This record gives sequence, C-alpha cells and structure tokens, in this order.
Amino acid sequence: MKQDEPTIYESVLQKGYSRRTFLKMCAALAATIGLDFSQSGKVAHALETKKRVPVIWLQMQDCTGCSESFIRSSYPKVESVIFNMISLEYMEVLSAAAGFQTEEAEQNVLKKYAGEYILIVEGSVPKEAGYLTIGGRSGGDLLREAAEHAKAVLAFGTCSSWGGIAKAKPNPTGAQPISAVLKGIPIIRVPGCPPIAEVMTGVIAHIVTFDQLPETDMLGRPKAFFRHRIHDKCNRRAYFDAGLFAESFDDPNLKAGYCLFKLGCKGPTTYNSCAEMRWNGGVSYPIQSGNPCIGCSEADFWDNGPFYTHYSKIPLTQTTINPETWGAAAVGAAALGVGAHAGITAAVKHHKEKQQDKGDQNE
Ligand code: FSX
Ligand code: SF4
Ligand code: F3S
Repeated sequence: MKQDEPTIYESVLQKGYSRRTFLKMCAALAATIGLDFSQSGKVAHALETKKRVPVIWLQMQDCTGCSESFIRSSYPKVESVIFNMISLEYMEVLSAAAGFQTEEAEQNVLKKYAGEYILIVEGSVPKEAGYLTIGGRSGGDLLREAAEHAKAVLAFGTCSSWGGIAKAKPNPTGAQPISAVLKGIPIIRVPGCPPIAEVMTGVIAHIVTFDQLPETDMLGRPKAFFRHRIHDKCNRRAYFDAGLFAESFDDPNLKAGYCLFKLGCKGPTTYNSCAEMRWNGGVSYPIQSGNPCIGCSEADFWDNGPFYTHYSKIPLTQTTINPETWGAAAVGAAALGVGAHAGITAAVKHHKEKQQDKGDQNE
C-alpha cells in the first residue's frame, strides 16, 4: 500500500466530516463490535493511525441478498464503512465494468494487494462440473486463487457458511460451503440469509480496528454476534414463559405479542443477533413483525422441517411447558395474564422509546 495514502481518520476529514462526527462514528463502531462506550477511544486511536483495508467481495451461487443487505447497513452508516474503513476494490454488484473488464480488474486487485486484502465470499460453491463458470473458470478455482493471498476470509451469508438454499435437497449443483473448497484456511462464518448488515460491518470493523480476527465459537461464528439464541433475547419471550401462544396467523393474540412457537418458530434453536440488533437500523425483525423465525442462520434451515410446523417438544430449554396443553390453560390464566401483559406492554413501550432516542442520536 502506498505510503502517502491517508489514514482512515484523514479520509473522513477529507470527505468534509468534522472530528465530532468522527468520534460519534467511533462510539457507534465500538458498540457494534461489542465494546462499551469507555472503549471508543481505542477505536478512535486505531482509525487515526490505520489506513483503509482493501476488500475483495466474490459472489458464488447466491441471490445477492448478502450484498443488498450490506449496502443498506445503517449503523455504522455504509458510506462510512465502505468509503472510510475499507476500500471496496472488487464487488461485482457495484462494478461499473462488465465481462472481461471485470475479470481483468479482479486480477489486478489480487496482485496489487496480495497479503493485505480481506476476502469476503457470498454464496455456495458447486461440486458438480458445469455450474458457476465465470470467464471460463470454475467458481471454486477463482475462490481458491483469491483466498491464497488474503489476510482474512469471511463467509458472509448462510450459503457460503453452510451451503444455504442451493444446498437444499436434492442439491442439483452439489452446493457446498466455502470451507469445503478452502481446506485448512481459517474462515469467519457470518451466517444469515442474509446476515444483518450491522453484523457484517461489525466483523469488518473488528478486524480493521484490532488487526486480528474476532473471537469465534467452535463453528467459526463471531461470539459477539452469535452467542445467543433468538429465543434468549426474543421480545415475545415473556409470553413463552407464561405459556401464552398465538394459535394461528389471524389470532389477535399474535398482534398482542404472544409467542409464535406453535406457528413453527425456530428461535429456540437459532443463533443470531436479530432479537438484539434487529433489522433496518434497529426497526424490527421477523418475530416482532409477526412471523416465526425460520432459522435462516442455521445449517440446512431449508430442509429442517416445514417452516410453520412446530417441534413436537420444546428443544434445549429448561421449561416444562407443553404448548399443546397450554392453549386451554392460557384461557384460565387470562385474568392473571392481564397484569403481566400490562407490564410487558410498558416494557416494550420503554424499549421503543429507547430505540427512538437511539435513532435521534444517530441523525
Ligand atoms: Fe441470498 Fe447471499 Fe441467502 Fe445466500 O445471502 S440472502 S441465498 S445467504 O448467499 O445472497
Ligand atoms: Fe420468541 Fe420464538 Fe422463542 Fe416464542 S419460540 S419466545 S416467538 S423465539
Ligand atoms: Fe433469520 Fe430468524 Fe433472524 S429467520 S432473520 S434468524 S429471526
């Protein structure tokens, strides 16, 4: 990288942002990567001294949902991430060039930034010949080549992490996760179909700030974002614990906040940050909007039973509640439920106000 290239801080100033905005951005970043406010100075120091990190984003068998989610990240705002922390050197979706020009651009970038770039991969890799040929070369070949001199390899999305939708039965292309092709190379998995934008930017921010990979669980997922099940932080959890379940999609209790377990919710077996970070800048997430979690960040989620059929038993919880018998019991508990409900409504309202405050601060 050229010596005279500006630091991340300098490039922020060059774009007309003030130091005050820069420090706000550092505080937001610190929160995103799981640090407390007092540590935002650490982030500021790193961004004052470090230069932008080149990123190469490859697409294999995917629906472009991961790219779409990423370029809509709002916290930290994508313009600060893309233009100030990283230099997105190659990404087909945002590329003005096409065809051979694009292939050539990729080759130039691979050479120019060898050993320095972060490789992000979206989509699964087909095992069967004849699928995903780009510029006359197989997707697997291109992936191996790009991974060889990468500083870090990030699998963004359920497809590159686990195989995803293309791997669903009968898996005609022989779709497999990128780990099947990149044996022996450490890969950070950021699953989700697609992943939450702020989780993706948070992982990049961690690498840029600390110059090291984030701590992961045994499946290679960053602990900061995948340590909890949706069920652990769900806004309907109090209703689950009280045994209050929505019985159908047109059940008025669904709107009132009742648990979606009986409608097939996979929150009890799904690890992701949706319930904590929510989507679209913290606005909502599937369960809050009335749809059961379909477990989109888990391996083989497409084949793990029908989305709207619930497990016969409640898995991995300490509870002794049987959702089948609770429908009737819940009627008797209705009077008791009113008090609990009021408390929860107040809590939800308080949370919404907090979210609103957060939003105002980000303006
Ligand atoms: Fe799509 Fe990405 Fe799902 Fe897969 O996301 S949102 S099919 S994870 O590879 O584009
Ligand atoms: Fe939330 Fe689903 Fe768990 Fe019910 S089963 S509390 S809706 S995650
Ligand atoms: Fe996916 Fe469930 Fe979140 S379906 S988006 S992991 S709430």
